[in-house]
Amino acid sequence: MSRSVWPLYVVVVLATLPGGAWAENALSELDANNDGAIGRQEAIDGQRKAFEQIDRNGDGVIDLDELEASQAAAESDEMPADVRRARRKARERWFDNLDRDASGDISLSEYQAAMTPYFDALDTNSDGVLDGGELRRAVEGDTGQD
Ligand SMILES: [Ca+2]
Ligand SMILES: [Ca+2]
Ligand SMILES: [Ca+2]
Repeated sequence: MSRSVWPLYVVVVLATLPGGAWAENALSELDANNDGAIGRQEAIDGQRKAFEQIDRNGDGVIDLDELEASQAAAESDEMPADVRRARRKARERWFDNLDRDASGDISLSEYQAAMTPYFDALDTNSDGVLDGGELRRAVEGDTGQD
């Protein structure tokens, strides 16, 4: 079951992307220079884009409602209620972790500060870029860590 639930940070990093063959989508969306991998700057740019899309009212911060709305499309109606509840709880935990100054919303700098370590975690061979294999392993919940 853990293999079917995407790590939340991956979902959020790639919140702008549709489901399905998302690893390939992620590459084509974020891989600005078309070298088949996502570099650090491309990831940062992608984070900003994702942030701006989640921030629907454009006030420069993400509140919990906006986070919930951004994830609704990623959850199918067939998903069991207990799984949806668990995912919602995970999002709330994630939200609290990101909101470092406990202001009740997430600023772009809070968002990016939280995402940067994930890039390093996903970059399992530490070459500074995320290739398709690393993205796929991330989705499968197998980063070789924890
Ligand atoms: Ca907002
Ligand atoms: Ca905050
Ligand atoms: Ca890599």
